[in-house]
Amino acid sequence: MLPLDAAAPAWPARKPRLLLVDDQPVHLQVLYRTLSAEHQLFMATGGEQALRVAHEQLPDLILLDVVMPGLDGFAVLRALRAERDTADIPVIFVTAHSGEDIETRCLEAGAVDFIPKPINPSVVRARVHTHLTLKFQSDLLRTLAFVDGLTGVANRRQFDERLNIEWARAQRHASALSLILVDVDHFKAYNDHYGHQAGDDALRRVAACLREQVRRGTDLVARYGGEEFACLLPDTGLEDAQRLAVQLLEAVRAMAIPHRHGGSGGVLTVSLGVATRAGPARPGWQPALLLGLADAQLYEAKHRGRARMCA
Ligand code: GH3
Ligand code: MG
Ligand code: MG
Ligand code: MG
Repeated sequence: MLPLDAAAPAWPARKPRLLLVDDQPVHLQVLYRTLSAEHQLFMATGGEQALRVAHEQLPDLILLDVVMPGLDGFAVLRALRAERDTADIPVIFVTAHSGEDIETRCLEAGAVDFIPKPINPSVVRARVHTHLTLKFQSDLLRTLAFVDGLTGVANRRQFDERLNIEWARAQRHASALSLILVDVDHFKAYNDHYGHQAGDDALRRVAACLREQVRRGTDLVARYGGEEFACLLPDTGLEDAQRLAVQLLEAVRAMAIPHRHGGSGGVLTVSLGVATRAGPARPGWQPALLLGLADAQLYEAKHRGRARMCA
């Protein structure tokens, strides 16, 4: 048996999750015996059930029978690709129909590989291992590219991308889009007095606090720069954004992180700038406008003495 390289950095600590789909129980049994020791397995005996389980369990990899009554493998793959949560799950086709033709069709349909029946256990294990490694590597790359390493919230790249998308959407639908910029007060002094590591810890706690308060699935919390965060709030008008900003202000203060040199009651505080775009699109409007407006409000909050929100 192949040694699973679970120690490789891209592999998660948990068992990989596989969905096995075949209308014939005898084939499922063979796959189960082949893979159950090293994987967490989910099973489906038809296309509809496969889609349901895929959405519920979001497996790392799917082994999919081609010929099934009802939805066949090709239809299942198309349906998986059409939905956002399942679009990137790699699929290996498993089928008794052999020949170049069917193999080509499977790969052209978007499967990552093709395994012929009857099932050869060591071939199945080797290919599953290869495609799981690729999947976990691509997950890791995506995380490194889009998530801030210190705080775990979205990084600047993800923020810029989402701002452009949400801005275009808001212009198209004449909907509201709000932005809150959050800057930690007197943070240089915090580092100077408590040390850089304590500073890093404080940034992690502020990020977690923002994430806890900003709860809607479409909202985004990002680390915008060193000690500055941005909350992007689609379909949110100025009043709601202001209310949320006050909530953030209070939640950070309530953590009561000692900051004896911060000048705000001995605890770490933030200043916030809020801006909203609303109404029909206007020519020449750019996402930078929203950033500029929020930044001007943040500057105002600092100017007026920090530990406050301006909009
Ligand atoms: P203000 O209230 O005007 O915002 O003052 P400030 O001291 O927070 O602002 P300033 O821009 O002068 O300093 C920001 C500080 O944030 C300086 C920098 O060392 C610190 N900082 C930026 N990124 C990090 C980080 O990743 N970790 C730590 N520990 N500190 C950071
Ligand atoms: Mg079948
Ligand atoms: Mg700053
Ligand atoms: Mg600051």
